[in-house]
Amino acid sequence: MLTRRKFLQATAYTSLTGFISLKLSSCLPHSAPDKKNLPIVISTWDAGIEANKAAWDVLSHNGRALDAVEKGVMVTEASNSCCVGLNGNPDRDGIVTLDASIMDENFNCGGVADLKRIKHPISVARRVMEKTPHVLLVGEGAQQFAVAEGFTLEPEYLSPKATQNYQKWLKKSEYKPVINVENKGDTPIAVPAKMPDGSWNHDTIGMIAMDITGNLSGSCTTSGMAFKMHGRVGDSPIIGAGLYVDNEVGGCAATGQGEDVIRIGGAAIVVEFMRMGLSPRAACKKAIERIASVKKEKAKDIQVAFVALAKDGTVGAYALQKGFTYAVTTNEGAKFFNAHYHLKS
Ligand code: SD4
Repeated sequence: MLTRRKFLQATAYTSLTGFISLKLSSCLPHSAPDKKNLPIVISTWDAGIEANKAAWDVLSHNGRALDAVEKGVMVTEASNSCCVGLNGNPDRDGIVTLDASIMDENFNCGGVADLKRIKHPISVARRVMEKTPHVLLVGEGAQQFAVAEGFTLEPEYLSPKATQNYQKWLKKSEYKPVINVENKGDTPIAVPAKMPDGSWNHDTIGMIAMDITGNLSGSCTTSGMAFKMHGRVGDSPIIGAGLYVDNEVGGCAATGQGEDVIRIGGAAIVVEFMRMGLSPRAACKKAIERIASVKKEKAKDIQVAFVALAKDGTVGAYALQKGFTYAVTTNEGAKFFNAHYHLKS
């Protein structure tokens, strides 16, 4: 039986452990980064290496993390990519629609979804953040805003590669999400692989950077899931799902099946796990485990991955399936990794 004394002891213990874990959680991720390890940038997939170069150009000249994450992913948006920017794969009606979001060190954030015929959705997302009282603009309204802001309305277009992919898809017209696998190797350090035509074989790009002053920002941009339903929006433009930054704790970007990232509030939950004291990789792993437990046997049919950067300057990533790659650039140079993953078959 729980006597009054035992009860008091138990509650004292609980409040003590509560106090300790509260103290731990409120000081661990808040520890300032060692200045000599700054700046730093992490991004998703093989194309991250090249995107990081543009981000590094900003960061290494004492630029702001926000400018770095915009400039960085613009490289991918302008590239001959299957899955980012206007060269990306279309939806099932043959139309390319783009999603993007950006977030700075002060919880300012902006996004665009279902945006057509604009080359740099990330820059429109930044304008939404800086010039409107809103966080997310979609479809026609997003395009009108972009044009009013001076962005060029590009011609309706499907790249040769996207046309080829679409024609192939039309034969069966199956609505079946494809698992993204870029490098099947299991080695801790891999080499990014270019396609035979010289383009990067990659997917959505998500990027988190910390500048020399210790401020964090993040960006995420994509043409979304190939052959999606017209009007479908994924996680990438949704703050808290595809991207989240809390300048006191860290930042996270997601890639993979957007529906399942949205379902668990992916990027925000990774940041919350870091706030509780987990390392970036452990935080990403915990979020992936949550998706795996939600999806049960269907987890094997999808891919989801997170990259994260904590306030102390540590980075990490974790994927549901084998094959997720990410790039990290620091004062020591650019490094490329195969992420650890959950489903070991
Ligand atoms: C989406 N998360 O639209 C994006 C797609 C992606 O790797 O990241 N694919 O759901």
